Amino acid sequence: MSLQPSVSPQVASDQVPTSNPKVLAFVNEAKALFKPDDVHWCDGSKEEFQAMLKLLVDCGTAIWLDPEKRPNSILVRSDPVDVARVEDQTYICSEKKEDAGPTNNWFDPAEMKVTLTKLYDGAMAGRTMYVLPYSMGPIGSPIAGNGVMVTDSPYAVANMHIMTRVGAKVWEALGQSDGFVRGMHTVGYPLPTPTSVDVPWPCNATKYISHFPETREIWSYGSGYGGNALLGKKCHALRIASVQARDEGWMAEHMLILKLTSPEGEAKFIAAAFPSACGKTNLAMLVPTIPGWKAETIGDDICWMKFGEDGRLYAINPETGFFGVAPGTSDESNANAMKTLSDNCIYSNVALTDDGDVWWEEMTDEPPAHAIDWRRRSWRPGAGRTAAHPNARFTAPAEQCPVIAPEWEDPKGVPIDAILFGGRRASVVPLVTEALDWSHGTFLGSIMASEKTAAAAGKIGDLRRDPMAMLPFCGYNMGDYFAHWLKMGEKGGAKMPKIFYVNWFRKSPEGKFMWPGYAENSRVLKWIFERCNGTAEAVDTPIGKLPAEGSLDVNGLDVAPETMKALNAVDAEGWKAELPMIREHFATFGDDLPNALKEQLAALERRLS
Ligand code: O2Y
Ligand code: MN
Repeated sequence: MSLQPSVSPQVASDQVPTSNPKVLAFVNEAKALFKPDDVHWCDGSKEEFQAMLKLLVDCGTAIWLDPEKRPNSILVRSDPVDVARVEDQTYICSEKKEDAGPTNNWFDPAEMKVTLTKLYDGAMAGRTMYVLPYSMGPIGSPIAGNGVMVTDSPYAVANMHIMTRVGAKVWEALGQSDGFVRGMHTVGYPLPTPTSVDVPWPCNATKYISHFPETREIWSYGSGYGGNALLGKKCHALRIASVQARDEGWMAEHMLILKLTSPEGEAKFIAAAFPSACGKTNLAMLVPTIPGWKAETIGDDICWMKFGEDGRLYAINPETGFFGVAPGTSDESNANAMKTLSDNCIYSNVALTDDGDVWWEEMTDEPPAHAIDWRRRSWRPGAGRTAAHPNARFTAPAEQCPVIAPEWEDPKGVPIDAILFGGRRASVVPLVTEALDWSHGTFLGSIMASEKTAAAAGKIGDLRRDPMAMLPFCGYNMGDYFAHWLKMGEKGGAKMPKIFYVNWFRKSPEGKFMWPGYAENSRVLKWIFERCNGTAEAVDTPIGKLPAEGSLDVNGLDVAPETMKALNAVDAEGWKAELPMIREHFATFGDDLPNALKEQLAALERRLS
């Protein structure tokens, strides 16, 4: 990677916009530790966003895209060693190891702080430390939460501008309160002397993404990319927030939120959890194929839910942007996402076309004849490597989405009618199953799994269990997390959303997808909508309630009746073969697994026999 000739230009400011003593103490301690050359208090303004984009371009981190094609948008290429979340270096540093549970990397909090304090000492030399006040959720919403983050990465600042609400209103909302998540982030690449040379993408081979759940702190070191650096997203809105939610009686979930409106004008709100890279952004923005039905987006990744005064669960999208996977996104797979990318976007690790536009695999039917790949090398089709990195991303403002729902910023949130769980399963799991009740739905979420796409059709392949799609994001013991779900169900009773398990990825014995997916998934959403109203028929089966014949709208759909039958059938032998694997999965949680889930497994076994 080529070296930059000079130290990065700085954006500095000595205006301190808050008198909150806890914030001032936090920032002063961070400054004493990191020893930056300057401190900049972010105001969240348009001018500040522009200054960050310009700074990234001036430093050689980014280039402007053609302003005719992609107005006010930049392309950033990261270091090849810093391209994704790093689960192996992600830690939950709870006081007690058992509170992190068997599925998280645990580290003693005091020891982690000793290790990181050494690495943090002087880590921002030659750089500016940005102080970023942000709100996850509409400011003032009873469901929202605040954070204050320090970082030396203008890339993180610019992305946080798009993904969260940054600025003076957060200081106002915070007042003198101590109620904020403290986040510290450095790329770990100090410039200690005036002659030190910077690189286009500073980072460090050593990486730590550490969470201190009891003190609501995040300490991140060494990576500038995605969820490792945009601390509001996975670190705050899921790992820390899941702990807050457990302690305070609400839910922080890895779910999209969409609004579905019937031809009669009735709206329902659906939240859906799918493992990473299973099409959440596509479902959040889908265009229904059934006449008269309308879908609108509230959020594509994270959902915070609290009980409203009427006893129902109300949800907000804590974010203001989409940090979406670029490869695979196209006018066919997600036309609304493509329209959202009109302007004001940050592209990370996609390819650059010769006319100054972006490109990634599957964006167009025909690839460009020539491009510059994400590693800044000349690229042509057939080069034997992809032009964009598989985890290449776009960061786009949610307000630019043509189907953003009018309620998406409603501070009181939207009442959730249905929760969907889904994974990528070539076999066994039907197209849609309605849970018998909340406890059974929690069971279905707890056994969620995805098969590798290469798994042989018709037999259970290499499964990764990812309960509620929260495996990499739950900030505490997953056994306790299941217990929290069950407790929420007891509290909400009959007012809780209905739970469904969906699978768009079933394959025939010949290895072909049986269900067309994408926009046709609206047919399943319609059935779910009607089940919530009690107007669609279902049949009781050993695994849950399945669509009764004729109840799923297949008008105009080119799927053979026998295929539809197979998609909605119970594969009793497949489920029986799966029982030992579920038992093995549950054994991971030992005594922390709630009895109610053990009973659900035993009941499934009984019903299947
Ligand atoms: O941090 C990254 O590189 C991407 S991870 C991510 C980003 C946006 C939405 N979801 C995810 C995920 O892994 O679930
Ligand atoms: Mn996600």
